[in-house]
Amino acid sequence: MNKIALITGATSGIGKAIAVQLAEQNYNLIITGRRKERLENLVTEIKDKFNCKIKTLNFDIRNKQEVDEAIDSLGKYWKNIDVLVNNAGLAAGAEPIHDGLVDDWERMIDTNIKGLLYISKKVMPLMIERKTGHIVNIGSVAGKQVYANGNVYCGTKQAVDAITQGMRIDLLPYNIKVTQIAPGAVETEFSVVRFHGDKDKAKQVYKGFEPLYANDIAEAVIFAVTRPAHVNINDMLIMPTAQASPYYLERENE
Ligand code: NDP
Ligand code: 8X3
Repeated sequence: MNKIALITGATSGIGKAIAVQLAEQNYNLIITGRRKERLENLVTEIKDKFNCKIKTLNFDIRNKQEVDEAIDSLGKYWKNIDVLVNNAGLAAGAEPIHDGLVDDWERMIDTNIKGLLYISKKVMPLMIERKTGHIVNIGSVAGKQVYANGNVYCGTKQAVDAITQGMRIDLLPYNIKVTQIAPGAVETEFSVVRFHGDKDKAKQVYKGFEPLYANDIAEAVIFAVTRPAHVNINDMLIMPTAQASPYYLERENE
């Protein structure tokens, strides 16, 4: 029987690429996000290429009631989730901490930490009951190293790093694998969101070097979820070749 994967934040970037690559691997998919039309377009795009079942769940991951209702709405078949990819997330703003906007801080904390916890809280019991499952958390290099003006975003991704380790320990008796994939710079809508819609500013982030693409990260997820039953990939830190750390980036025109 085909496995089932639930991917949060599948309307764009890394989550969308993961959904497409998992479909290619014969997974049936539950794809989630706030932008309903994009979810529907992705269903068409995937069904054109692959023969898989797809369920869309349209909710804001910051809203616990919406998350609970979405998972509760799944029928018996779709509750057999084998892989949960906690990908939905964002950075909002890049200012020194004393100039940061409280609204930005709350969006990041509510999405990257609390949202990840809300959906995991609903899915983990389903995996525990079946004594099988794999949770893949999309962290970041920002969860490993703090950089100037990254303050609260780095804090949320360090939390993802810690929560991933905690999940791995506590879920050990239930045969549930837990993996963190931590990327460096990936060109998606991430920087447009971070700079509140300023596309020109976002473009500058990836200027003069070849960044990672969403598909590079999706390939890492595929590698992690296709290991044999006795193998767990704990953590992968993946950078563009031109980037050694948040501080060492080789740009062509510098
Ligand atoms: P995108 O902005 O392209 O995609 C973000 C996804 O998250 C969208 O599908 C969006 O869906 C979803 N999302 C955001 N807020 C919410 C919300 N409140 N409720 C539900 N879904 C939400 O960025 P990326 O693909 O780059 O980001 C994916 C993950 O990768 C994030 O966790 C990010 O922190 C992480 N990451 C990104 C890196 C990069 O350089 N791009 C590097 C390291 C980590 P919608 O808006 O439709 O709700
Ligand atoms: C995204 C990568 O370097 O902008 O998490 O924090 S970075």
